[in-house]
Amino acid sequence: MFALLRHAYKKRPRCSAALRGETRAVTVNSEALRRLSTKSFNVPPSAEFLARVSGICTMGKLPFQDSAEGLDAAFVGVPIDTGTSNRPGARFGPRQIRAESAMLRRYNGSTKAAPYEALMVADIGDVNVNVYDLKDTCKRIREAFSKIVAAGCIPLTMGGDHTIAYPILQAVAEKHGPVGLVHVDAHADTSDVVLGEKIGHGTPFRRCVEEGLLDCKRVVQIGLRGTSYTPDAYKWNRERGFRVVEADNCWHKSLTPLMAEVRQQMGEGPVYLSFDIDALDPAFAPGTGTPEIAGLTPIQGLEIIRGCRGLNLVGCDLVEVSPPYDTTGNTALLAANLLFEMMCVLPKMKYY
Ligand SMILES: [Mn+2]
Repeated sequence: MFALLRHAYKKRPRCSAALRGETRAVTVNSEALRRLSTKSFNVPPSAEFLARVSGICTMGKLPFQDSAEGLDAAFVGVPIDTGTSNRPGARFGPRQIRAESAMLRRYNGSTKAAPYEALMVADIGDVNVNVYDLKDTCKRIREAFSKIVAAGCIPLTMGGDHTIAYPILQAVAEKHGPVGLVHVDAHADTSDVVLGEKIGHGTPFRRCVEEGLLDCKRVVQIGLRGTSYTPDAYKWNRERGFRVVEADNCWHKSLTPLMAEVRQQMGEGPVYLSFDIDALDPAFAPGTGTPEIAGLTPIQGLEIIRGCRGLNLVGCDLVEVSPPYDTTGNTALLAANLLFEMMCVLPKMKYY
């Protein structure tokens, strides 16, 4: 069995004929093709030759490797829910997203993106978090992501609750300087102190602003909604220079025109994309910790991510999937597809 798996995960040459020929063709002369190719990329096995339910459970059935060395982008899990304020369970997010990602194929049929012909991508496993100590976990996340970005690799992160965006952005800004932020969420996540604590899933972007990690004129928050403790819940954000696009300004319309404006706002500088699954309506994504009614649709989620094409993306995350609250797995299936779409808009992507 291991011989089969090694074969199925074998790096393929950058050769469209070999890709079209699938496994059987590659076995014939893979070494010869590799010698002819200047660069090769990881390509997940096709379900035509390796059953979806077979193999090791990695994101998108990509190979696993234990560091970001040599990668253009990496899927990485951060399995915590220590920062959640209501329903827990997001610590199980990365595992269920990986399980549901077995449905992902190689190409984006809609946008014609060919991620495995443009980027070297792998699953690098999970950050070794401390589920008993959120501050220690933040330190571990920052250290792990410092290594990822130092390797020149773009992290595609599977949460975990939204607390993780703070130490990730510490690591990202350490390399790139203050970044633009496309933040898709039902909540602003800019609370100051909750129950006396500065660190939690409602405070990450407040901490980021305080530490100068964000280029505040290049921050957009999309999908915000729900009841609040003050009449103008997003005043602090707008005063910082953020653009706030509340959910009711997204209802009944395509977000493609909005994203043209967002690309103008972001310009050429580095941008981080942070996508909280609760931005989407709980009818589509019930498996999450703090659901709010009347959210975005999956179609609007795709329009936002596809609208990030052309941006200088330096990192992306998909957070707050809580599998115990959606036993169908559909929330995680949605998350896996959104992460695939994020990969498909990274710089240097190839499109047919
Ligand atoms: Mn959030």
